[in-house]
Amino acid sequence: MHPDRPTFLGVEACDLTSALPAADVILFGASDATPYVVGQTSHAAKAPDFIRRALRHYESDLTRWDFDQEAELLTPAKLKVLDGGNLVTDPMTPESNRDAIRTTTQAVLSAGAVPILLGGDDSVPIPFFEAFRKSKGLTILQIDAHLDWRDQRNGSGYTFSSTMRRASELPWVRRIVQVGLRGIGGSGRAEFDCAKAWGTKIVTARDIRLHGIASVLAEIEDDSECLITIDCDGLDPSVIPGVLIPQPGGLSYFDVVDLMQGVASKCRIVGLDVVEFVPERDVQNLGAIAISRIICNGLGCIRQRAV
Ligand SMILES: [Mn+2]
Repeated sequence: MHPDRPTFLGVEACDLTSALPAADVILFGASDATPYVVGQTSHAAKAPDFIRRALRHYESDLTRWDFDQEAELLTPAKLKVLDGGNLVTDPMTPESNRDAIRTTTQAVLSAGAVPILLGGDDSVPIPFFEAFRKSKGLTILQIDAHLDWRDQRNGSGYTFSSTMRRASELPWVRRIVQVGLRGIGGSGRAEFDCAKAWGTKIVTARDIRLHGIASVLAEIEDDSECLITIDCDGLDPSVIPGVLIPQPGGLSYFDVVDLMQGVASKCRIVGLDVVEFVPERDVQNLGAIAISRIICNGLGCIRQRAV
């Protein structure tokens, strides 16, 4: 660990390779899990560091007022947040990448902290979900333009096309709510039928446009444990331009913030990941800033339950 490495909002750094200190939240990054093209690093590999640095101008004073949270940007006395830096990953070793993500997430949970994971592409959440095996019944709320229910792609069941299919196979995953679907992805009728047969709740981007987020919140059980997984293409490209294939008609920034706050008012947010941000395709850092602000709101939601 480099003591001087940048951290999210300048919070205290921690070392993921030794025993983790007590904290409310531990954030860390993973550039690669299972490459879509064997041996090739992810298009989102540089995302964790760009997201981390997007709000560096505020680090000198975290008590600035955040109108979205109706609170200070971050109050370390009320919520202890640590940044563990990035896991060492290698596109040549998908299995050990997955092991590292799963093991580190389990260590964060064992330390009593809520893990926040920055990908990487949408293969990164698969081992993240696997780490929640002690959950009494996990709800996964996914924000994504795509279904991600392919059984296999390019000879692997662990790439970004299979994320929610693998989630559905975990015995501790009780409920899946998928929000923001639109446009064209890798899934066809067979995958859609499979998702419906499992019982996943699908709320398309158009549903959100017509009816708002209330229909999503109605699908979240009171007092449950909810993991929020955000693929950046779930938001509109005007909010996060830096994605692999921009799809028109996505969720707004406040759709996502209000969704998180609505979830936090009903149940406990036990984990958050943000994946598929491609900094090289971002415009004026818009996407990096939006993602960082979404994470700030996520921290506020977690604090709300911690106190
Ligand atoms: Mn996805």
